[in-house]
This record gives sequence, structure tokens and C-alpha cells, in this order.
Amino acid sequence: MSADCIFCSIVDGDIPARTVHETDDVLAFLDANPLAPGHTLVIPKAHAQHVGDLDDDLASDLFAAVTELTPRVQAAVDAEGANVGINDGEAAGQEVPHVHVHVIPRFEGDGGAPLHAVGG
Ligand code: D5M
Repeated sequence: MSADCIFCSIVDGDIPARTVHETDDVLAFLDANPLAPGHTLVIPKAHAQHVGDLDDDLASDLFAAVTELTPRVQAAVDAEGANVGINDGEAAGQEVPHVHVHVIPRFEGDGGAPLHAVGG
């Protein structure tokens, strides 16, 4: 838990969120500013700012939740694909300093950019 961390406040139940998945160590909830219907954030409950701060067990638990959730999120909104990614550090666009994996459903012809378009 980190003071002033909005995602820690969600973990603690002090800020409401639309939870879609929860384990002892991981929480997933709908993004408040979705880039697509079903846009989901998957976070470790323990505060860590950068992916490099995660220990192996927590990184494994986080990715296990992402692999389980991604097809479920896609199915829930009838998406054909998803962008799955992390903005790590301010230079990469990280606004909330608590590791979170974006699962963003994608639809054929939705006009969004692929991840490899970053910087391109
Ligand atoms: O993405 C941070 C993401 O966090 C951004 O897509 C909005 C989302 N966000 C911010 N506050 C909330 C709350 N309270 N609930 C749900 N989602 C939230 P980043 O990768 O850091 O740019």
C-alpha cells in the first residue's frame, strides 16, 4: 500500500471500481477512461511502480491473470483481438504509478493503432 496511490485505494476499497476478477494477489477492473468497450486493467494488489519492481512470483501471478482474462474480456464484448500492454514509466505514458496491464479489446476496422505504431 502506498499513500496517495489511486490503485492502492481501489485495492483497499476506498475508491469504487468495477471489478471483473480478483485473487489474493491480483485485481482486475474496468478502466475509467476506456479506449474501447471492456477496457480492463490488471494490477498486482501490492504496490509497485515499475514492472522491474515485481518479484518473480507476483509477475507470474499477474501474467497468469492476464492470460486468463484476455480471452474472457474479448468474448464479453465480441472483440476480434486485444492489445495487451504496460506503460512503464512517465516517458512511456504511465500516468498512474502502480503497475497495470491494459487489456484493450480490438475490433476489425476500429481505426486504433497497433502497439508497434508507438514512435513510428
Ligand atoms: O493508464 C492509467 C489508466 O488508469 C487510464 O487508462 C485511466 C485509468 N484510471 C485512472 N483512474 C482510474 C480509476 N479510479 N478507476 C479505473 N481506472 C482508472 P496509464 O497506463 O498510467 O496511462
